[in-house]
Amino acid sequence: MDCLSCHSGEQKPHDEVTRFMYKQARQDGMETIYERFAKQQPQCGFGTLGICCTLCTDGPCQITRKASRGVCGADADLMVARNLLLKCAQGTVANVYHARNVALTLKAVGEGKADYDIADEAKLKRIAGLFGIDGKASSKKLAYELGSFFIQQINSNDYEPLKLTETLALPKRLEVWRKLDILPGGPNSEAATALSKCMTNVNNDPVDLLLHCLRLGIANEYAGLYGITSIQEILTGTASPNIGEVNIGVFDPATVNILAHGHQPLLAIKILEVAASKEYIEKAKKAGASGIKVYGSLCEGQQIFNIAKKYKGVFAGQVGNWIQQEFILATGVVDVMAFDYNCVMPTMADFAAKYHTKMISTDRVIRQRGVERMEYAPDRALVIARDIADKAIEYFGKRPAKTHIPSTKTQAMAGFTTESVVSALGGSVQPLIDAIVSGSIKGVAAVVGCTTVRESQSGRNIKALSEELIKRNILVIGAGCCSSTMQNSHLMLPESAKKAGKKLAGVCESLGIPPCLSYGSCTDIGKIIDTVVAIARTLNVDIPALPVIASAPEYMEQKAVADAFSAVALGITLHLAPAPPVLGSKLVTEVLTETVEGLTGGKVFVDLDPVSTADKMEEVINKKREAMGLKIDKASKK
Ligand code: XCC
Repeated sequence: MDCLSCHSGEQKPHDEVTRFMYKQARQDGMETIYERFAKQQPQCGFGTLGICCTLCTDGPCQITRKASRGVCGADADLMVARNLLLKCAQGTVANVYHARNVALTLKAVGEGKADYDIADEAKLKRIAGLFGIDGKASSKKLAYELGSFFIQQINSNDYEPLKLTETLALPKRLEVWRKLDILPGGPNSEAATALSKCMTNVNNDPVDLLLHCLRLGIANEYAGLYGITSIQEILTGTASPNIGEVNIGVFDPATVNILAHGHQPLLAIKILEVAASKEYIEKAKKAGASGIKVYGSLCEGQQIFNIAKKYKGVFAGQVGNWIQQEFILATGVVDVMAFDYNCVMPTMADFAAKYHTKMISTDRVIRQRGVERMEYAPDRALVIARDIADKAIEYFGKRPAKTHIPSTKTQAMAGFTTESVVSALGGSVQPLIDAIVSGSIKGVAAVVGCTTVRESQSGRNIKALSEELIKRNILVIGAGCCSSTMQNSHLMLPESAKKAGKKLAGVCESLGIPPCLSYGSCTDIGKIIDTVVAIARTLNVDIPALPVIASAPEYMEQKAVADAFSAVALGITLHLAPAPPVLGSKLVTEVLTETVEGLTGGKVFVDLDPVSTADKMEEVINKKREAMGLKIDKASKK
């Protein structure tokens, strides 16, 4: 195959607020993600198709019309499968790294060595009980035991099946995974084995490499995503619905402003407590500000937004998604950007220098050249939070003469999770099941993951697809930067029910909820699975039987690859855009889009157009409804 010249075209932010900030940054002479993307065109077609191998010094090799194999003999199928497994392993360990961090904090709480308490004791007891930890023990003992249990699971060997999976998965799923021999052991060990398989000339079986992706997907779900959300909710409180401000217009020019950016919210919670204290409000006032506020961006913001009821008056909004980060600093009113892991563009330090922001990295794996580090540790959280707040007060006095805050204010509702959905429904998932059975809700679509500037998407695909789905009476659940984009696009307020099909609108209006529900961060995808499993258990069916589907309409990085394999392993049909780098292999493309459905019940399809994507998603949902003997209402659009 020849190198394809691919996907140029004008790339601009899709929403008015971000466009305003984009223009501002350009006027100030800043190069942004849009210019960098344009300069990269045309991008390498071999990489796009996954048929480039850089593993050894006889390479780099590409598959071309004249060369069907690399120097070592690897063909297109092997190169593509190996490249994919490498990404999947990286994504899995990235989620698991986050899970291990929160488990270490939970354990430290149990040892009395952390600046945190248990926020949700009932959840701690319930989850400890699931794994046979004595629920009658004190909270501290439970925290220690449960934290230790997660750490043990994360570090266990790949030849010992994970207790997490065996305890939490539906029995029918376990059967499927056992038959395929993909029941995973410890995720880090599984990832290490995957890396060994990806060495030059070690494992030359693309199908085995793809099955390993599924193993990692399962480990990612239970040791990664489940670990993150369950432990975080024990430590920070369980999500509950609330309405708050979103997008770059949230900033208050009169206050000292701290931005918490990344994916791990534990330190941000401490910063919120410090910022809300009389001591720091007074300090901020002395510096000439009217107070001190904390904002969140990316998935960190989503997680704070989920529990924002506790931080009224100090948490002042969810600012934006991955693409928006440079434009957020271009306001000139972010005094400190405290960032952890991950999704911090390497150009952020340039923007910080231009617009006065003090950047502080707070996780040990993060580095930005020339940027100060204050590394989180459970017993240093308070000290670091105070230092961060002090720096913010200092930098308030260094703001540029001209600042630029977009005048548009946008609101959204966040805070959904299995518990809050069940409570909105009056105590069980039955009303949701009844609504699905009657056809008031045709099905449920998880629209999750990142944003990308590729193919002019920039949030456009997320917005257009979500609008299409709700018109068809399909309830949308958002997570990650998809949630942020839906929030910015006015799709996550109860009033947006009017944009939905009549039947879904009726359900939303009666419950006072939006047709697109935010479950939070991309790491909260595990909570969506939790809700789906609750429905499946109630109906005593396996996941593939349910009228449930998923989409990552602007998928971007490696954690999304791991999450994609979680979905496929769980038996969910998953839409992806842009196409993953697999099209250079007929075999891999066929396995992912067809064959795997016969194994797990899940599969992948790619479509770049939101309307035809929605058509296909609706078709899948209708087929599942039909198989369950449920009514199909094909003409349900408004
Ligand atoms: Fe957003 Fe977290 Fe980053 Fe993706 S990684 S771009 S923050 S969704 Ni999952």
